[in-house]
Amino acid sequence: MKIKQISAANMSEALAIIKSELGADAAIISSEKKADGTILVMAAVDEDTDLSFEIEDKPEEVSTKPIFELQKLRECLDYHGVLDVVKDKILATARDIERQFPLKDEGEILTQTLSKLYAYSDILDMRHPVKLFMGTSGSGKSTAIAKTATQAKFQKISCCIISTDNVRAGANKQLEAFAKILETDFYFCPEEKALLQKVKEAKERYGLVLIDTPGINPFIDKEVLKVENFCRQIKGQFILTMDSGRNTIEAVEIAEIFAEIGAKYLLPTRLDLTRRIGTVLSVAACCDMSFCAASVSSSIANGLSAIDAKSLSRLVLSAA
Ligand SMILES: Nc1nc2c(ncn2[C@@H]2O[C@H](COP(=O)(O)OP(=O)(O)OP(=O)(O)O)[C@@H](O)[C@H]2O)c(=O)[nH]1
Ligand SMILES: [Mg+2]
Repeated sequence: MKIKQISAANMSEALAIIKSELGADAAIISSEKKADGTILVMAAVDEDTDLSFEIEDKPEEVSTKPIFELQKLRECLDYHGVLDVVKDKILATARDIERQFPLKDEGEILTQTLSKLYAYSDILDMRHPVKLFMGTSGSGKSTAIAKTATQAKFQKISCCIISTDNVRAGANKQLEAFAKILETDFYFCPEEKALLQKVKEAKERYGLVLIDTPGINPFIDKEVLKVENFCRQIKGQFILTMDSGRNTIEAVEIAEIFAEIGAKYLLPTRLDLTRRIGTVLSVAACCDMSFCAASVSSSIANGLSAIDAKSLSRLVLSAA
């Protein structure tokens, strides 16, 4: 409040001064006639302090939506042992999606996140009629091939298996036996240079050509070269089979070596034997690999399982 004392010859002069100095809203608080005939007037006016809230003055709205979902997702990713760099990427993307669609639940947000960050395809994607499986020894190559051949049979897709595995004689016998049961033609082609011709002939006869390669130790250059030489012969879909239960850092290092020789698709195996999928998520993200299927049992008859953002999201959140 602004208060002013005014001395004037008379009341009308005082009112004029008050109006000009304090404005029309000023109110007279007191007046007194002095001995000399002049008057002393006290007037006051409220200063322009508008205490009402305009829209823009309102304090920023604080969301009352609990932020526990993101924290919960972080805890789930920690449980699964996802590498930090991948975990940060998933959380940042989930946060962005949550901002865009604040009403969605965490399952939907994670599904959208994983569909943005990873690519998915079908094992019987016929844009790739030639599929070569590679991986470390015992990673599930032959089992995945037998399962793919089973699915092809159900879909009435003509299919053959070519084994290049001259390392383990027993392994070929086993795959050949599966092929026989499935009534799928089986060829053995241990010579790198012969593979191109073999695949060319097979493509003319079959809708699908599945190639098995020897299981290798990726830390031994000579062994990597063996599979690399087969890869160089042909064009096709190069699939890495990876045991989902492997140590994550080791698995990423191994996958990087296979990626260098052409693996672009990841087929996680033994998912039935692990509760944590940090290895699977980390390998695909670090090595830029697409998911093409997953193996969740040793039984050939069960076939491979399709893998997509929704199923991955469910597996991640099952840790909660
Ligand atoms: N529980 C389970 N066992 C699996 C799965 N996939 C493969 N196996 C088993 O793992 C073992 C190795 O599988 P293979 O398919 O022979 O592996 P590979 O990569 O061909 O092995 P090599 O040819 O020796 O390099 C076998 O006993 C399979 O039955 C799976 O998804 N779940
Ligand atoms: Mg094998």
